[in-house]
Amino acid sequence: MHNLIGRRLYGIIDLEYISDGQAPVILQKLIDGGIDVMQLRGKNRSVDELSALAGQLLDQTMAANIPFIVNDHAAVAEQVEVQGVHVGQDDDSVAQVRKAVSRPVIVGKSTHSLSQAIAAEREGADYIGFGPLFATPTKPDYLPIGLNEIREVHRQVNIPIFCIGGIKLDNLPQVIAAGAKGVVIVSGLLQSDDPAGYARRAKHLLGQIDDS
Ligand code: TZP
Ligand code: MG
Repeated sequence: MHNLIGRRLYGIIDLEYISDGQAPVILQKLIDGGIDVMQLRGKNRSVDELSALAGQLLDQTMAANIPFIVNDHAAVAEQVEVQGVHVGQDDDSVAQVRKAVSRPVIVGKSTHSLSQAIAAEREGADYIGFGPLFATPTKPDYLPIGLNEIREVHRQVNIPIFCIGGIKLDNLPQVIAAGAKGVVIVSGLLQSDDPAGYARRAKHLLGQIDDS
């Protein structure tokens, strides 16, 4: 099974931003730009719709050796051999996901505070999202948590942490300076005229992180 250690740039094919038809093309651009992890997120889509698209995209991520994670639905991972499932605070628990999928998968969890991050590690998550750092139209109902707890969450949590929420190339240096080791970028990548170049520039900045 993949683990996410050392992977720094996490992208999401969010079907609020792009169509199913655009997904393979944009995914390939993100792969060409060096994306390290990919997720499929389609908030208003059925399990069958998501499974069909995930099955199509999986060939590309497998060829690139990139873990492919589906948002919200363990049932998709039962239909398609994706590498992981990502759940939020109000979704299935990590244990429920592991029980629902009949093979080992990566399970990630969204967290919005230091205490939720600590709880997610205790619950057995393989990685966490931590945010939203900044206000973002991709997740409009959440209060931004800012940058202040990034260093502390890295001190207290020992699974990979991907900071998320309103991260763009122009604030990425600030996010890295605050202690981030990995990030999720959604709209920044998907709305770029040049997703490969955008990913490449983000990877370049993330490559300067000192892990010591
Ligand atoms: N969870 C916390 S913020 C967020 C999610 C899914 C959205 C991140 O998207 P963007 O467009 O990079 O702000
Ligand atoms: Mg969810």
